[in-house]
Amino acid sequence: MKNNRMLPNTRMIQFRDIGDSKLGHLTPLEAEGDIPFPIRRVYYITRVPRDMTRGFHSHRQLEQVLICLHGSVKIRVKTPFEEQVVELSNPAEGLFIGHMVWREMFDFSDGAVLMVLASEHYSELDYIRCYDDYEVEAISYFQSKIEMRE
Ligand code: T46
Repeated sequence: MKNNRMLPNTRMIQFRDIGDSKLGHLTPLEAEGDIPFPIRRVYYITRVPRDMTRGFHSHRQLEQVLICLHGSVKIRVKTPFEEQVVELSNPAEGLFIGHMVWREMFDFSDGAVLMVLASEHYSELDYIRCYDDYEVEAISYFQSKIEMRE
């Protein structure tokens, strides 16, 4: 990942990449070590047509790490104040997305496999899928975070 400064509640995580082009590569992931939470759920997104964008939501409590195991995909992460696009193409790195960050996944390459490790079981109640509702909640969430830092 080439970005220097990441959005609040997001960060890149570098995993171990054991091996080389001769041996092949192995990446171990340990919960509460490499992954900053106990993993409660794993899902993966596959066979997404090139022109499809997924996501368009935020989570209140869920934390996730997105890892592109094969191919590449772009992730737009967004708060009401700023946004950033991260390209995932290395299985030895993950994008952590914490509370109240809007996300959109697009530009899936052919055969791309996006694996997601999640801190909670699936709950539709944790989703904010309407951007207008998100904006209202997220403005006060991120403003109070900024005030706490000041
Ligand atoms: C996220 C991004 C990165 C389930 O039944 N169980 C699950 O664990 C998940 C993740 C989804 N679903 C159902 C809910 C919907 O009926 O699968 C359907 C598609 O889910 P959604 O439209 O939310 O999928 P994406 O690709 O837009 O978003 C997913 C995750 O839902 C979301 O938490 O952050 O991937």
